[in-house]
Amino acid sequence: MRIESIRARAVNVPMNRPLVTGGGSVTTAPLVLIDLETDKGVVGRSYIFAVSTMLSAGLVSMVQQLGNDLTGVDLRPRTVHQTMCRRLRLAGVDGLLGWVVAGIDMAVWDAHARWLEEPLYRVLGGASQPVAAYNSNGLGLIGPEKAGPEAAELADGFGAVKVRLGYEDIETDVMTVAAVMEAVPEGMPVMCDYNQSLSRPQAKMRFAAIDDMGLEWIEEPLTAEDVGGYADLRQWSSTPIQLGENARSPMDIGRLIREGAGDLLMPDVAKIGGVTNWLRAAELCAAAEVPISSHLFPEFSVHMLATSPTAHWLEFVDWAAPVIREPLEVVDGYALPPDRPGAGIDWNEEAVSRYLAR
Ligand code: SMN
Ligand code: MG
Repeated sequence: MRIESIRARAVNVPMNRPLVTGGGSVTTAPLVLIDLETDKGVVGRSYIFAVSTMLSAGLVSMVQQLGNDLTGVDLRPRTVHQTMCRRLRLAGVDGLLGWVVAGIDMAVWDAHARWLEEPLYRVLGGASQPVAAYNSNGLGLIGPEKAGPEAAELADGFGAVKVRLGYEDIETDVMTVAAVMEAVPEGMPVMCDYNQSLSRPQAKMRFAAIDDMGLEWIEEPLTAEDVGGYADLRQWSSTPIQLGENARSPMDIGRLIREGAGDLLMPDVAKIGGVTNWLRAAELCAAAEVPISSHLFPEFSVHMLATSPTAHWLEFVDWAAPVIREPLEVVDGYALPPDRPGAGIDWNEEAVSRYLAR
């Protein structure tokens, strides 16, 4: 089976709950939808989360250009990934170009699984395993008063919820965590995310205030690149430190493990370079016995986590759900990878045309 063409379209999908974090805001979900056509009539689908609408047009153009370059290439996921990386070596496969490679890699894996008429988790060698899911929709920096009611809504049907922190003052962080914990069912894990907003000294002061609150993890307190700072912070924090969503390659994950930068890791399938690279990172985590969670892209991540020996939590967001015909569901705190061939993504074309970015 060979790649015939690759098409990309940008959509701006309204979000149920806009997200304000300590590292920037997202008010609509700018997605780049990818359709990869093969000479056997099989179509592979994936999407890239463009984060900002100003990046959508550039990503669409890059996906189309790289797609043109792949016309006629034999569709074998690991080989296609290698081909893309080789052809782009001089440019360097990271940043936005890394997302482009990842988006195509995801569509290639989807097409491959559809061709085999198997769900993706099966092609990856896994079983139909429920994956614990936390609700990561909402709970941006909305303040402690609104956090309680919103957390109660978000907790419904989920195993945990995540709250963004990094308010002006430490007290507001503490009050917000307390309000969330008070509002969710007793004993439900609560994660928090600083989105890289603290300096090293600030992080030490914030940790002194929230370290004994019983959080499931504290995510990205420092700049993602500050590996040494993380290793140091981890020495005297009793709450597990989570990071890895900004890892640009499996080697980055290897480095975080080697340097002891985090207790938990959560690579992002787009930022790390696709399914191919996420699986490599998962193997490193398995070998080092580090729990691995996913970052965004729940539709693909659920398949990959179902096959990961140290699978921890699926991050659930519903941002792509409006343009997907059968969106991923979470029931009683768990997501089950769909049994349809591929990753399970087909477009709701009526919604796609409504949200098309022009
Ligand atoms: C996050 C990262 C990027 C976009 C939105 C939200 C956040 C998360 O760090 O982990 O959910
Ligand atoms: Mg995060």
